[in-house]
Formats: sequence, structure tokens, C-alpha cells
Amino acid sequence: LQLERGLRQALERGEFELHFQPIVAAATYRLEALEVLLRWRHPELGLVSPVRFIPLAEETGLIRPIGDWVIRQACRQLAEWDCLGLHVPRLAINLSARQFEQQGLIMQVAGALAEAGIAAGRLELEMTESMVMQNPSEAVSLLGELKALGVRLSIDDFGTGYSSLSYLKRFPLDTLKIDRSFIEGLPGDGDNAAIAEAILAMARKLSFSVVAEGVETEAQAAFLCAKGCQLLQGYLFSRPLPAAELPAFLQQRS
Ligand code: G
Ligand code: G
Ligand code: MN
Ligand code: NA
Repeated sequence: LQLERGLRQALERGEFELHFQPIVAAATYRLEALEVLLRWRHPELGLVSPVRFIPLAEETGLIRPIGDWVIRQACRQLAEWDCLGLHVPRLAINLSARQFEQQGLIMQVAGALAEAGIAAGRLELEMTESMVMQNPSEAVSLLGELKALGVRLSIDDFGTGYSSLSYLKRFPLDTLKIDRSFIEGLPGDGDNAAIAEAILAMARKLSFSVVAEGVETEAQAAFLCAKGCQLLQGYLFSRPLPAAELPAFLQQRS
């Protein structure tokens, strides 16, 4: 209850901040995108994980204004980096189930892009399998509208939900993000190696691009690259960074 009261006031008190985790090209380690990760700096509790407050925000409906803030703030941040001459190709934003169902998501995204003067193709929206599989026929039309705006669409935590690649192909998706539970222990873990290879082989046939999540070692990165995974994300490259640390990250890699 204390958390809920705090969450109601967090927006107006400016307690939210965005962190950004690099997604890099497997072949060159060059920056391809940043995943936007919301953080709540609670005055007494310190940094509260989204794992704790996103479900609460969904239950209370607060996810709508919070999600709106995330999308707007992310677009503003990207415009600011553009002004500073920092090269950030794309941002990937997580959507929650409630946001996905809500009326007006299209207008929200379009408004944030227009306000910041950001091209739609520089925004990617991440959703989970369960979000699109809940009501596939509605999802097809909503995703179609988002796609018509020009944003990119990806499936997060891929492999943990229930959906087949052939079914997903009916949705206008660009990217699959292989859940980090399947990246763990690569290349030694035979089961995970088989799963990762199978996802990569099918994704290639169906023309999805693939991001491997939770890459922590060079051995994992080398294996994934050899198997045709184009994009990698994980602590090997960087943990999620506050905006102020991005210039140093970019400098150190150019
Ligand atoms: O880095 P991390 O501990 O923040 O992420 C934990 C979980 O919270 C992840 O599943 C991530 O997708 C989710 N998450 C992080 N930021 C956001 C956000 O802005 N919106 C939503 N809906 N989920 C987020
Ligand atoms: O569900 P989603 O993929 O959006 O969640 C991203 C979460 O994964 C965040 O909590 C982020 O901090 C975490 N994360 C990112 N890279 C790594 C990694 O290499 N290892 C581990 N264990 N967690 C990671
Ligand atoms: Mn994600
Ligand atoms: Na994920």
C-alpha cells in the first residue's frame, strides 16, 4: 500500500529515470540500439526494480501515464543525443500488457515521435508472446497500425511463452529477442545450444532479425555470431547505463 501511494506521486515528483542497455552488432560490436529500462528512485526505499512496480502499475492503471512518460522521455532523450552529435541508431521500449490493450497507444507513440522530431523507424516496441497471443486477431490489427506508423516491433523473452514461429509470422514483427535463460551456459549447454540454433535457423528462414539477451561471455558471443545471430545484448557489452554515462560508452568504442 505504501508502494502504491508512492507510485501515484512518483511521476509528479520526478522519481522515474530511464536507463539504457546497449544492443550491439555481433560481428563488429558496434552499437545498433539501446533498450530503455525504467527505474524508480524511491526517496526511502532507494532504487525499486520494475519487476516490483510494473505489476502494481498495471493493477492500478498507473501504467498508462507512466508508460506515456517512458515513451515521451525516451524520444526526448534520443533527440537530445542527436543534438549532441552522439550516434544512437535506435531505442527499444518495453510495452506492458495493459498498454498494449489500451485505446490510444498509436496516438501516444505518434505524438511522442512528432513532439521530439524523431523518425518512427528509430523506435522499436518490445512485447511478449503472451501479449500478442492473448487475442491474436486484435493483435494483428493493432500491430498493423503500429507498423504503418513506421516503428519496429519485437518479441521480448522469446521462447518462454507459447507461440510458434510460423504463427508469429502472421504478425508484422521485425525482431525476436531470445530469452536469456536459453543463452545461459552456451556453448557448453547442449540443450540451450540446440534451442538457440533452432530459433536462429527458423528466424532466418522467416526473415526475423534476432537479438540474444543476457550475453555475459566472449564464448557465448562467438557461438551466437557463428550461428548467425546478428545482434547481442548483455553484461559482456554493458549493464544498463544512466543517460549521463552514454557518451563515455560511445567514446570508448569509437
Ligand atoms: O533491467 P531490469 O531489471 O530493469 O528489467 C526488469 C523487467 O522490467 C524486464 O522484464 C523489463 O522488460 C521490465 N521493464 C523495464 N522497463 C520497463 C518499462 O519501461 N515498461 C515496462 N512495461 N516494462 C519494463
Ligand atoms: O525482460 P527484459 O528482457 O526486458 O529484461 C531485461 C532484464 O535483463 C533487465 O533486468 C536487465 O538488467 C537484465 N539483463 C540485461 N543483461 C543481462 C545479462 O547479461 N545478464 C543478466 N543476468 N541479466 C541481464
Ligand atoms: Mn525487454
Ligand atoms: Na527479455
